[in-house]
Amino acid sequence: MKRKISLLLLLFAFIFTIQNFAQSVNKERIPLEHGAHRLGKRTDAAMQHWRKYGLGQFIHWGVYAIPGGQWDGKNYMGAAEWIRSWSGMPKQDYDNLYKQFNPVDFDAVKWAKQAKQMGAKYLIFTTKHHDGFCMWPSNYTDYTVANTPYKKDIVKALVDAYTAEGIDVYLYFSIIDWNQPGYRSVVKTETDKAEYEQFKQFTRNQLIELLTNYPQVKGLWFDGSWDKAWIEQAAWVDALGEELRSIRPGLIIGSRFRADDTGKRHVDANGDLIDDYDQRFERNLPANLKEVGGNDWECVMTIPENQWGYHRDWSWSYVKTSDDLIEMMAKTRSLDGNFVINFGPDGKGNIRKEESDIAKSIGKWLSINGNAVYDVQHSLLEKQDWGYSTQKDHKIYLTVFNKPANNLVRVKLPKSKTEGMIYVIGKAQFLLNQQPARIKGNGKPATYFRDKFGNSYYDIILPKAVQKCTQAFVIELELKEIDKKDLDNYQQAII
Ligand code: JFZ
Repeated sequence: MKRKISLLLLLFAFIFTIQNFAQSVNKERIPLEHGAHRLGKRTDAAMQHWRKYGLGQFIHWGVYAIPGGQWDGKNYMGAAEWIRSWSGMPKQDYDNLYKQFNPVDFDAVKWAKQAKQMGAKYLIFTTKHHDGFCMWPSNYTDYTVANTPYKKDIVKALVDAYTAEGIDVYLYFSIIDWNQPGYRSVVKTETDKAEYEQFKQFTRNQLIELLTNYPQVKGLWFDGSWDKAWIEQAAWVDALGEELRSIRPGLIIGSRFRADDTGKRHVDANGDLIDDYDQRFERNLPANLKEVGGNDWECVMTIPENQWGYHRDWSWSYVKTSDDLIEMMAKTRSLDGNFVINFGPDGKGNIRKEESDIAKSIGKWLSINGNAVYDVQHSLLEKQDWGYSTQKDHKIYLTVFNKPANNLVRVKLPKSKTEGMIYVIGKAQFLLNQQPARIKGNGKPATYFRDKFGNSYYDIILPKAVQKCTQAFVIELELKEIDKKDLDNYQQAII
């Protein structure tokens, strides 16, 4: 009887396996001509460089900085760069604002130096937002900075100044263009179709113009690409992307540029990421590595809740502090993304005090703890309650954001390995303002601990100086490779 049952079970297991196999073979990929052109991450030098950035600066600047979210004594509660679309803003008035655009205080070198001081490794700058106003003297429209009292090319000034500081430049470009007669969100009639063809050519011309005018530019940051009219142009947009890449080999383009053949955006109908990195994490961080799906990604973040362009009044939403942003940056890095903080200069070209203060204080923090942020990847540790961890080769960086009230940082270690190389924690130190402070192993203030379930921990007791830290602090652990037979000499949990 027993034998019969086990034979039956075996048979069931066999059928189940066969069925599973058949299912996985049957799960056919949808054939796409304009889906992802590559599976997995880009491996070239340009993208490897992108991955090291850690922190970037976004700047939203255009004629919307003149009203600064207010018109006729009324406050626009939406994002300031969208004010033209508000019922309280006469379109005629908005479209004539450029005649007043004269940012006499604008100093590209000053902005670039401030970005450098903050620790930003790349800039994303709005060359043209949805309103269609061009911050460079485009040959394809009169609605540009060249026809303002200011006259000078702002994109050039910024590309040159940031490049000189060693900061890479990416150009934000909105496909939506409220100033172009051919622009449509949907194409319905034959007239629409003819006009939209003109608009497509205009868009292509401007993009080629930008890449030609500013050869230092490393990538294009697309926006306003969600209209039905644009999504339906998948094949044409795909070809345009290829053309732009051929003009600038290594060019980096995020997932917000084009849709696939079926109209899917960001990821195609097979679930594969379109283009070079995931642009969906806007003002929103993934919860874990699984959500990232093995792709490169970037999070762009506003300082108030949802203001990108300059708004005079920040009083009606929570305004993030430098500590909020440092935590987000640490989390982003622990999940293999880049973190980008947005600035919205005013109509005269000044960066507001709140933003300058944040730049200064993040820069100060990074000058001590930058090794935990730049050129790192997620670490081999699991997520821990006290904060986030990153890794570069044999160094693990623990960014302690939630300092435990008992001043004991308990680091849960991975399950001991029985195969392959074996590592122990060779050196551990706090990255502090003055000097890195060594943490002694074996006994206080660092000990190893194994709980009754067999989990291993590295316990670090915080010294007085660190207990007093009012900001996140970083502990650097250096792994040492040892011979398996020497393991008995180490009373330490292994990694
Ligand atoms: C867009 C713009 O409309 C906005 O003004 C700003 O420039 C921002 C960076 O990009 O806004 C978006 C675009 C996409 C999402 C949300 C806001 N999204 O995918 O969640």
